[in-house]
Amino acid sequence: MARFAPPISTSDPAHATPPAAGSMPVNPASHAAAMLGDARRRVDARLDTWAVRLADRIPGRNGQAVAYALRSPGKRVRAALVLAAYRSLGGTADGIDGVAAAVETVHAYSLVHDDLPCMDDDDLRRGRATTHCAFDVATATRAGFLLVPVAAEVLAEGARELELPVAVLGKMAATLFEAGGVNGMVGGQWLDLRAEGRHLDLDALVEVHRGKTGALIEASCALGAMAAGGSDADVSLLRAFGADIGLAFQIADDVLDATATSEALGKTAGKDTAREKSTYVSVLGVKRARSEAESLAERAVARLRDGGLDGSALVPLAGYIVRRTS
Ligand code: GRG
Repeated sequence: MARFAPPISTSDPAHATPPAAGSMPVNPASHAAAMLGDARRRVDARLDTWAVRLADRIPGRNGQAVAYALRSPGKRVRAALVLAAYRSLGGTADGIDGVAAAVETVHAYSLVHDDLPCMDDDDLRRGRATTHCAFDVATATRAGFLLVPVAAEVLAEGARELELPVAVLGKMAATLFEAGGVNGMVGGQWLDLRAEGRHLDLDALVEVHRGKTGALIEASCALGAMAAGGSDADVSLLRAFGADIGLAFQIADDVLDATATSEALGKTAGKDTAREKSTYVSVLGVKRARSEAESLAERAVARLRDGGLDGSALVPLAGYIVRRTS
């Protein structure tokens, strides 16, 4: 695999590795925006193909609700991380879009269920009505569950296009669904729900955040590495990078919930206070929470540098994750 020194800073354009002429802008913030735009175009096209297939396969409102959830316009940060991790190890094939779309499918299911009245009870998501408001609670619950096996199909389709050995697909499926399970996203969400109205200390908060949000982001980076045929050491390195920026992502989310508007976020702001949740902001305050997220992003970037991995795509995304405004 091609390796070269990654840029050192997540924000200083002077330290960014210049992209090839005519490809990406040099400024890290615009580089990240361009990568997210590219991920959105590619992965949205794939999710749309699946939405059409599923609306055809699943009769009536259940199929329509699945399509509605898949077409919901997210930022596609997890998809961009899959693509960036893949490229960091020299991957170039388009089949990686299927791997990225599989992660976004798991994420889409989690948002549908997170918004249900029995969980976060929200009516706004990605600037639109949540799935249970656009349809009804029973339909949205079914649509969320239907998306889980769909994610496995989307992943398998991407792996076939990439001509990955079945053993690699097996490891990738285990990585994705373990991250979505009791030791990852579901477990973190469970702890988060249990903690409402109670004070958590920082260690407990880290456990919630790493599971609820961090696990899928960590898996995104590991999956990109696996798809590129990375060694165990490469996969571990990108997994550790993903774990740091995954935690940083949720800290930034806590800060945005406390400081941004619902209009900017496309979801209801101020929910954490309203639901009496312990967050990095309630425990540390906005300033220290921001600085903790920055430190995690810096540690993530240092891991790439120390491992001699190409950080030209990943480093700007790490910067974006902690400085984003939505
Ligand atoms: C059965 C307990 C139990 C859980 C089911 C619902 C669920 C599984 C998990 C919820 C996990 C969750 C919603 C975590 C929050 C993650 C998060 C910060 C989402 C927002 O991500 P962005 O900002 O959103 O990337 P977009 O809309 O851009 O994709």
